[in-house]
Amino acid sequence: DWGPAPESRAEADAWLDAQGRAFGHYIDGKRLKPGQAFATLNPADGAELAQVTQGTAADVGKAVKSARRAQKAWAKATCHDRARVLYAIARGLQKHARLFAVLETLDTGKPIRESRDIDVALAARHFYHHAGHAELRDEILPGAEPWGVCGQIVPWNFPLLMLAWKVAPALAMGNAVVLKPAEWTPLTALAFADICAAAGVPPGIVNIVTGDGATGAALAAAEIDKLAFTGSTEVGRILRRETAGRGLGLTLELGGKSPYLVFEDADIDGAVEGLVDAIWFNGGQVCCAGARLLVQEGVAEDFYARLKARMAKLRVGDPLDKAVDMGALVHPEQKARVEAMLARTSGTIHQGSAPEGCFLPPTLVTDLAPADPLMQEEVFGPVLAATTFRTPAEAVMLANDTTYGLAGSVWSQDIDVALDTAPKIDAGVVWVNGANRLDAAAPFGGMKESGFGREGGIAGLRAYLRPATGPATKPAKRH
Ligand code: TXE
Repeated sequence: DWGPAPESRAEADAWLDAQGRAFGHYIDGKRLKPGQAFATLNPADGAELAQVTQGTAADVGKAVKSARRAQKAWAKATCHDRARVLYAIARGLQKHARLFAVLETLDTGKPIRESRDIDVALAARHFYHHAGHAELRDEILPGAEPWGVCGQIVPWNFPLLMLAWKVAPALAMGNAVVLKPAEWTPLTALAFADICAAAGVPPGIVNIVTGDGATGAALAAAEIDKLAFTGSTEVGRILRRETAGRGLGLTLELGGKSPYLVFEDADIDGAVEGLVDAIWFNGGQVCCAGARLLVQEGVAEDFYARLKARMAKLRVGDPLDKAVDMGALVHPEQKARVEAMLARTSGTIHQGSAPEGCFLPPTLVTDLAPADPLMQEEVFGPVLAATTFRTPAEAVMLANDTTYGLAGSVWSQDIDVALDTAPKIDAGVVWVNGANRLDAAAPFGGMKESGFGREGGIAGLRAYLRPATGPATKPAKRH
């Protein structure tokens, strides 16, 4: 029973108390003593959850060294040995699903329904998927050569799921990792260390070093072989510069401003419900959020009316309440960023309701010019920017009028319209009559300023292998 709050918290509180609510890094299979620390908060009530250590360059160096030592044996282990460990991690996550879901909700403010049914469930699924592929590695990807030591930096919107997206393929392909969680949401990564220890991950293969951007920068500068980053485009640019010329592998999953196209022949109620998933899932703090609604003129009025009626019914509040649709934003700073962006728009703002504190109501902004900052900049909050189009060509033009290219959705009951439009959207993923559908077997990643590289599917495995040297070939003759 997931219970109503506060009973559902008991297990997570007991786990935090057992660690004295103060955490050191997890390096070489051991949880270290806490060092100079900072607090991680529950955004729903502002209470401190725990103290977490600010990682130094020396801490990062220690973790990289331990990973280097351990990786050699891990790469020589059989595919079956690695698969067994990944299966055990997947089972461990399922066994402790409630602890992880509640911890995630406490640390991020996301509704418990989401952490339970999406974050934790998909993280376990990711490890199962990669366990299977670990087993078959040498058959699917003959001559596979892991990079070695991978630095991995993850954001705060899906702390455990983004960890899974990074750690599972890296381990499956024979790498060791040093992962830095986001400073606002480090708890599930620290709890994940327990799962690794119990699953028989050899010491040094998974290291967790906590800290802020400075710790991330130290990790990028350390003697790693590959860096995988999910976060802002701004930091992505810095990391591309940092790793250029050092021969490091690099994958970047950055921001987005994904279009959500509704054609006049769409199932309107379906498209309204799809938008609830597209933009209010995790309070819009989703890189592939359907943040720009483009709706065909003839149905726009009707669509907005039905959307507003749906917005009025969305329940915003205590994230531990199973009936809540939208929880708290991750941090008061993020709330302030979103409010500052709303203050700059010249559009018309329509809002549902939300309680006081680190909460924002579902928000729709209409009457926007294409150049309005809300049509161009990533908000990373529950704000849907909307405009209309007349023809399919105009829809595609507006959809692509962005520096980003992560995802998109096309809604139409006419298969010709849908399949004609979808490939014209410059984005790594386009959903037809759906949104935010993620699966371990489907590669995910961006184009343009949304980054490069794929996570999931076979492409996601390749990202953790050095570029294939291929069979020896004679150099081409020069004339
Ligand atoms: O991201 P950062 P922030 C977008 C979103 C959001 C904005 C800012 O628009 O409002 O970015 O969020 C680490 N070297 N996205 O400031 O700073 C940092 O500690 C190395 C989109 O939180 O990019 C954290 O672990 N690492 C996004 C991670 O990078 C550095 C998810 C992400 O933080 C670093 C998050 C540095 N110089 C934000 N500076 C998505 N695509 O899902 C910071 N970090």
